[in-house]
Amino acid sequence: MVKRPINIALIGYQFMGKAHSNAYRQVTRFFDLDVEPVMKVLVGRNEQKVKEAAAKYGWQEYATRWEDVIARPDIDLVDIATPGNQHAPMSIAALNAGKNVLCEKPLANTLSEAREMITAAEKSGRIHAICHNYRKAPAIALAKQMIEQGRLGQIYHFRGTYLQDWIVDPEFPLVWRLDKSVAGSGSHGDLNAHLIDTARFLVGEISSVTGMMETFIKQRPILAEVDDRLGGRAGTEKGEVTVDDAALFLARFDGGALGTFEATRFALGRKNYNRFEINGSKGSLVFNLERMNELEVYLQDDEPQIRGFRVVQTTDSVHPYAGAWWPVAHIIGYEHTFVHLVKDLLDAIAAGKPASPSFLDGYRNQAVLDAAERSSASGQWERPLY
Ligand code: SOE
Repeated sequence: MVKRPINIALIGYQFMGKAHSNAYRQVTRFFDLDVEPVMKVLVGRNEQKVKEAAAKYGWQEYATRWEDVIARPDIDLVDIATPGNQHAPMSIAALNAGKNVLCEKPLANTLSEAREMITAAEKSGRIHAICHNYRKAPAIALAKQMIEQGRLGQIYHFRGTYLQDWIVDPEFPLVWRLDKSVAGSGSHGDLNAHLIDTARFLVGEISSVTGMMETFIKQRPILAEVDDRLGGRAGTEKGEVTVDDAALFLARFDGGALGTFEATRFALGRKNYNRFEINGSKGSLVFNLERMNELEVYLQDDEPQIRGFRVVQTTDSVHPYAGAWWPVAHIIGYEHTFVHLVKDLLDAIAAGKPASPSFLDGYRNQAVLDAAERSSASGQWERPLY
């Protein structure tokens, strides 16, 4: 049977562009879909670089003007893998042009932009999704199933930390992620946004927060030349760091649970330590991205003599997404979460049903980010302005 083609335009070819390209390339090789994703056009401003990236990642065409690509009638899905300052204009234009949209996280750089985006998304009637890929790790998807089955009972605590150490060196240059006008915020929007998504997914909505943010290194060498990782070569002049290096907050959930959130790029030795612990009346769960195939599970109903945390390898065919990959315990990695995300998005497009996570998740996430930022300035508890 010939499947309906879904022609994709991807904007951005660096870190996230590479991850999304890989996901579209792999998805039909491991999952059976009802539609056929077509890697139509890769978009970027630098013609030589976007041309090379398109050839390397397997795109049929390349283009340098996103406005022209969004206007093309043959494009069905626009995927935005750019820094945050481009998310609102690109998403809104794509939705208004009747395209389905996938946007990188955080949804926007400000809550008012996010509000315009959710309004455009709802008005469009198209499928919209945000790239909170960690929900799609089998261990986190299993945690969701267990919580929905009531196996943890009433949830009391969400304890989230997202720790990295890649900018501890004061000579690390001023990359775009350290520029508020481009990135919106620092560790807060980059890392807390992931924790907030996980917390909302597993525990529920957040009703109030109190937080603090700090920039430890206030000036850094300007960037002389960008690399294809997260950094680049430092120049000699210095410039201002305009985002937070660390952002911490406490939260109350609608359901009564208490949450702690800690995001920092200054935790030496912690590379991509996206860890959470959830404690409920009947058990606890622990996840750590650095050991992402495992879910630690503690169940109070276990026999007392052998009660304790067990480590579940979430790689069996009974685990979410895992059956599509390898025999049990032949582990998967970071890039697979993006494959799962685009699989779910393409299924949603095929069925004409809402995607998850959607722009609404992105918007609610942004409201929590915004409340924590306001609280850091006011020193008060603040409510997300949903
Ligand atoms: C860099 O801080 C980064 O790559 C983030 O941008 C991602 O969203 C996160 O998944 C890992 O760290």
